[in-house]
Amino acid sequence: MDRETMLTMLRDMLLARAFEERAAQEYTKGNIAGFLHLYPGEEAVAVGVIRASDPGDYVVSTYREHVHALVRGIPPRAVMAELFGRRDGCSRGMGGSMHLFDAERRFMGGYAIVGETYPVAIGIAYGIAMRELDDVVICFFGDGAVNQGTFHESLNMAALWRLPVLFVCENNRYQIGTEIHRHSAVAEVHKRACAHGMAASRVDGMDVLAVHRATREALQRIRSGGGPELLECETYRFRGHSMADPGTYRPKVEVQSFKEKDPVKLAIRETLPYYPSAAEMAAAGPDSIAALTRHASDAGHLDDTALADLQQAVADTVEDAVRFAEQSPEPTLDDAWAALDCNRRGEVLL
Ligand SMILES: Cc1ncc(C[n+]2csc(CCOP(=O)(O)OP(=O)(O)O)c2C)c(N)n1
Ligand SMILES: [Mg+2]
Repeated sequence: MDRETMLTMLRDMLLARAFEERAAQEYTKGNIAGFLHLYPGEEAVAVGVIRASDPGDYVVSTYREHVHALVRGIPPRAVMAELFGRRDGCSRGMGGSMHLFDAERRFMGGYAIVGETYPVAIGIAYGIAMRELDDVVICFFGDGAVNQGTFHESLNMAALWRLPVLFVCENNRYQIGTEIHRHSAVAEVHKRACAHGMAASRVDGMDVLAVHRATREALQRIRSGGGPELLECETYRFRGHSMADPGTYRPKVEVQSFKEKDPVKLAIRETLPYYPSAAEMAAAGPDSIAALTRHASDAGHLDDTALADLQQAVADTVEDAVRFAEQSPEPTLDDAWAALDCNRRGEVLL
């Protein structure tokens, strides 16, 4: 992986964590209303998948979608303002946390209904196939969404018509408080795709590099006409299901064991430079010392100062987004009418 992609993904993950933790604080202050589903712990999935996609690809996500929107390029200000229900939000303050949307960036929405993302995704993919375009639709869903009828209906149609869709399961092992083995007869989600003759694989969803690689390969196959695929990412959320859920149903030891695999910490470790010890250099033999030294400095992506700078930049971005959201006005009734009118005129999104 090239240095720039790796650093971009690290920045994405740091921003994602800082943004979501700040959203939690703003929620408790009363600045964000309704439900708020946060993403800490799962960052490697949205970041790895979306950074492996092309700007022309479409993204359809669930209600846990703030980070997907940020990685897709929706400005943090517009996402935070939407969470605050303000007019400068990406859905003009009328969607809120679960309904972020940006047609220009092909971010086709967060959806609050479990299992709603599949039919939306295959509808878009059908449009792409009819027009013989190269784009792919990335359809995110949770492990709890695989027992909805729409899952099998949509996978069947996608496979039958070889639609360009990458179905990405964010398997965080829980459907609110119900552990996967209590809600699914087949808990290995990727195995379900074989019922529709669809290629599927599973990846460590705490490892951003692995997610990125698996997605890139899958997208290449789909783009070259290989038909839809399913990618199961095994991940974990560190917080409760939503801000209304203290998450007490999960054993402490389970939460702790996943926190030790924190994807953000893993990503930082990946990018910190590794300098071989004198003994390792000596063991490499005299001819290799120069090569090894050069390799070590080439791979020295980041030192402690650069990392601190990156963290400060991210904190500043989040602070700026909150200030912006606070100052943005609330939407008016006229805004609501304008949005309705736009739908009546038959808005063309694709
Ligand atoms: C059709 C439908 N049924 C029930 C709900 C209530 N509900 C909201 S989130 C959720 C759990 C979904 O879990 P999962 O798909 O694993 O996603 P996660 O929250 O873990 O990201 C449920 C049952 C809903 N929103 N829609
Ligand atoms: Mg889940």
